[in-house]
This record gives sequence, C-alpha cells and structure tokens, in this order.
Amino acid sequence: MASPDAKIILYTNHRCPWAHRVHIALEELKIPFEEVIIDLDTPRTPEYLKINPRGLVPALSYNGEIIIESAIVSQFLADAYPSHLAPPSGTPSGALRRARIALFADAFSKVQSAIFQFNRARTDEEIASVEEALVTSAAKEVEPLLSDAKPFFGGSDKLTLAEVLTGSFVIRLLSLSRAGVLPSGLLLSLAEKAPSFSKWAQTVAVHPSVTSIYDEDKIIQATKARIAKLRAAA
Ligand SMILES: N[C@@H](CCC(=O)N[C@@H](CS)C(=O)NCC(=O)O)C(=O)O
Repeated sequence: MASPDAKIILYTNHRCPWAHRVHIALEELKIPFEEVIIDLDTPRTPEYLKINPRGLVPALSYNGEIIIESAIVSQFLADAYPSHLAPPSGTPSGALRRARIALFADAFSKVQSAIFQFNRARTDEEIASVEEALVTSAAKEVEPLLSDAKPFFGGSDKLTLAEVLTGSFVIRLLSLSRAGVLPSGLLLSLAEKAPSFSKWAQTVAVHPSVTSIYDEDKIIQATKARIAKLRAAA
C-alpha cells in the first residue's frame, strides 16, 4: 500500500478526457493531490517538457517520480492503493479480473475511436457511417462484456478500474449526443442494439467521480468549435 503521506502532483487540463481518467481514479481513491493546470492552447514550456517529454497531459508526480500516459497512471494508482477499483493481481482470481478489465478497455477503445471520428466526418453519409461503426462496436464488442454489470463492470456495486478507463469518454458520448453535437439518434440506437451498454453508460455518466471535473457547457462549446475548425480546414 502506498504511503498515505505520498506527495502527488497531477499535471492536467480539465477538458482532456485522458487526464479525466486520472481525476476519476484519484476521486475514487480519495487521495489528496496537488493540481497543476497545463495550458494546452500554448506550446508546452521547457519545464513541462522535462516532466513529460511527450508534451501531453496527464502526468503524475508521485514523491517526485514521474508517471505518464493516462492508462498507466490509472493502473499505477489502482496498484499502489488497493481498493474496490481492482483486486491485487498477485492471485489467479485477481489476475483474471485484471485481464477482464484490460479486455474491456480494449473493446471500449473501438467505441472511443468512433467518438473522435465524428470530428472529421463532413457529409451526412460520413456521419451515418461513423454512427453505424460506433453502434456496431458497442453492440458486438462491449455489450457482451456488460451482461453482468450490476450496475458496474463485472457485477460490482462500486465503480471499478474499467469505468476509470472509460468514464470520461462515456460522459462525453452521452452529453454531446444530448446536445446534438453527436447525432441525436445515437442514444436511441444504442438503447435498442446495446441495452446493457446503454444502461451501464447512463449510470457511469452520472457517477460523482465521473462528473466531478466535467464542465458540460465548456466541453460542448469546445467540441463544437473544434469540429467547425476541422471541417473548415478539410
Ligand atoms: N495517450 C495519452 C493521450 C493524452 C493526450 O492526447 N492529451 C492531450 C489533451 S486531451 C494533450 O495533452 N495534447 C497536447 C496538445 O494538445 O498539444 C494518454 O493517454 O495520456
């Protein structure tokens, strides 16, 4: 178990869904941390590039040791602070559950990439094809893995590492669809073709650790602006 007195600094930006993963983990684990907001609208400073040479957020400093990449940071926190998020991997059953969570995150990544493809779709046909790809991935890849969700992954009554890794994308999927930034029929198609996914997503999107740093209005405006810019440039 990590020291409760560990000094944790999270380099983040609240509009970033990857950084949002780490916020969910820290919130679930109730770990105190210092937050440093990195301005993503200007080039990274040499100081920040020393912390993360990739220039991306998030980065986490744990007693001065830097960890980068949101999935790795989330996994590190789940390992260092044993909790309801994931069992220790040192037993066969713990290792198996970890493997199930890793597969879930892998399956979800197909839905995740479709969410981003909407940004680049310009014509109605392109939008419809991305929508179909998203619903198909949710129905074929993710739905079977959520058949025992209760309401969270693997029958858990508490949020797990599976939701830490996916919650920031789930909340965007739901809120951007409701705001009409993503196709408004998307949620209905998901409810019809991927009912377990749809029910799980609605629970995840209102969970306090998932909503805690999510500024819906700002994300909607920023996403609209980004789509308009990409389409104008295309
Ligand atoms: N694979 C990285 C992706 C992180 C990422 O792409 N972060 C974006 C913000 S959402 C970033 O820092 N972009 C730098 C920039 O926009 O210049 C992770 O999971 O941590």
